[in-house]
Amino acid sequence: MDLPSGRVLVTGALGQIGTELVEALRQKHGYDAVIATDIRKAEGCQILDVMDKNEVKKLVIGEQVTEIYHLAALLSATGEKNPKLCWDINVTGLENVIAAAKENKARIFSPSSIAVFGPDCPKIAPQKTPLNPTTVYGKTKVVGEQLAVNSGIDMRGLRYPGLISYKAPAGGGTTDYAVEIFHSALENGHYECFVREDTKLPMMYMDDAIRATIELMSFPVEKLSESRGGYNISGCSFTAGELVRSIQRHLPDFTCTFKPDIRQKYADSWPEEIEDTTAVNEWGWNPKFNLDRIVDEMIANLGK
Ligand code: NAD
Ligand code: AKB
Repeated sequence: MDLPSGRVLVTGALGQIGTELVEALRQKHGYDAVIATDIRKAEGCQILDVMDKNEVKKLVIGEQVTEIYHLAALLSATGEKNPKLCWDINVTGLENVIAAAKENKARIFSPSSIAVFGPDCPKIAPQKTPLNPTTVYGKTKVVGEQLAVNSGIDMRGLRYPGLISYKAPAGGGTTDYAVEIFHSALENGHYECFVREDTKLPMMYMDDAIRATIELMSFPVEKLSESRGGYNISGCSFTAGELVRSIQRHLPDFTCTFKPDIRQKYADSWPEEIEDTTAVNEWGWNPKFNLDRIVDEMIANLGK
């Protein structure tokens, strides 16, 4: 097995990404090498509030942690409802994790998001462009990217698109409609979507996101440029209407109505597509799932 020199810590491990990343890391490094933590309680996961600086430090030093996947955060929709809490968890929480990592020379994976882009970004977002997000969540992600390159440790991130998965629910984001829609389609045959039919956003299947995370962390830091704070990675882009039509290939009677709420505003401030040649050239990023393949997988797995 490919073991890091110490143990691996995952914060926010019970969330949409953590549920699958912990599984993948335990397969790679062995069950006991990976310490899953969250503010919530569950089997196989210990309690760790990333706001508790001393506890984070105690765990990192005490358990000889040398690699941290820092997933604890509030996402865009929840963050806009609680801007101060969003800033505290996403920025102060990250600062606490960096301080602990420094004590034990640990390296960090800290996710960024397409939410770093603002309305002035081109529809196809380049790697390098002014970052002027309108959401507090997006602002915290810009700070996270800056900390990644300025904190003096090996820290990397990916600007994940909206992630689509079936193992855990989506956690309070703007792109959650692209997950919820499958549950409603299978359970009720109908979904009321909170963005317009023509809303087009970058999305990615969780398998691609987990693979990207592990591939990026396997790459020598010397070979990565300053884009390591947050690499653009593209999966596929589609409108909410195109998603409905792809689902109807499996469920012809499925209907969807569109009733935009406040999350439409956040979606409208983000780009439609992602340009990812830096990730492709620097560490070989290559997505595998397009819209129809994502839909096939989601329907097959949720239908079981
Ligand atoms: P999620 O909301 O599903 O999970 C976050 C987890 O963090 C939850 O289990 C929650 O209990 C935990 N948490 C909250 N406050 C905490 C605290 N103070 N201490 C410890 N744990 C705490 O989020 P996710 O979708 O798994 O996202 C993980 C990371 O990836 C976040 O940084 C998010 O911004 C980023 N990201 C996610 C997506 C996506 O579509 N899922 C897209 C872009 C970026
Ligand atoms: C959200 O919608 O907040 C997340 C993200 C794209 O960062 N899914």
